[in-house]
Amino acid sequence: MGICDVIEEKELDGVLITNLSNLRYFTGFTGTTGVALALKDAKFFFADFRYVEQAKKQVVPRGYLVVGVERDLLNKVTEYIKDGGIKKLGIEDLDVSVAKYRVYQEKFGGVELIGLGDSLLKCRMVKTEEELNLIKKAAEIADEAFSKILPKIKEGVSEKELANELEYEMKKLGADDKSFETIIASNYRSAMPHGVASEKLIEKEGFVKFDFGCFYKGYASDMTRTVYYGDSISSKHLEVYNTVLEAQKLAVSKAKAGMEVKELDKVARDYIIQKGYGENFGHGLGHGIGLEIHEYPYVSSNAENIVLQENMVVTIEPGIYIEGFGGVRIEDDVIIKKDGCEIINKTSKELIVIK
Ligand SMILES: [Mn+2]
Repeated sequence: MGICDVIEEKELDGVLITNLSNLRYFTGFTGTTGVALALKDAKFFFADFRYVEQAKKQVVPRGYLVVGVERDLLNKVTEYIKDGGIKKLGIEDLDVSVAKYRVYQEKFGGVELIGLGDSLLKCRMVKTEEELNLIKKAAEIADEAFSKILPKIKEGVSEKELANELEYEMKKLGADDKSFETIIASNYRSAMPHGVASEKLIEKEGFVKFDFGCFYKGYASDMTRTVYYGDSISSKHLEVYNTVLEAQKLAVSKAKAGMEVKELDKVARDYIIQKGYGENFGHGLGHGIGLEIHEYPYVSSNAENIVLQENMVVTIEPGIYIEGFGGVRIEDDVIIKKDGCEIINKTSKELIVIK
């Protein structure tokens, strides 16, 4: 869905796009300062001196006219809103601070400001072929970097050192940056679902959980693998690992267009509950990825009922976390297809034991 569809559906005269990810999605602009005003019959992009040249290259092909502004972008935007005779303007209320909202009210005068809620985010759920290719590349980089890190898991190396190496490998392979704070959680720390890499040293006989990803040309990948480091894995470690693995594979085997996100979450959750670990799986099954690491649709039991559609990209990442013992999560990024889904990550999910 394009911006004009939103204008029409919400019966607006225009939309003010301010969120950077939404700006990138709708206008192509990759800079950090800019505002777009999309009207029924014209689209404008307001850029300051630093970004005029870049904006011309990026947004003109997308049908936006660049308006160079010397000082306050909003004063110029106000002129265009008044000249355009705008009565109802959609704004990104999820993103606009109270202070900014007051400025809008003051500057735009009698214009009715309509909160767009998550409408723009929902436009980004179904990916184009081009977007899918960028996400695939981001996942490929993560896969390759991970294979380079496995031999570096050794006693006495800190989680942070491993995280630094992993991020460096991803950048060497062409990543723009990591897509979120790299999680490396070893032994008892693996029980923390979001245990960001710490000073803790890797030690034998425990899980090491890696949850990481990168941005490639703006698009994110996100993967989790849990390995065992040690010589004598316990039956409990095996049981926990295999339960998560089966739940993950089960959800992957069921994911397809037409399914409600809640239903997909339930597939993995029911399996984990049945194995007696329901209490230890305290987060949703997954989330969309794209220009942001977490975006619509959220795959969880309390998510609004969104139905999976072809070419949505979501993560499938069940986990079991036991305080004092450790935890396992296995995560793939998948492209939803008509009759199933395509796993983007190539790294094996079978338990890797490093001795
Ligand atoms: Mn994730």
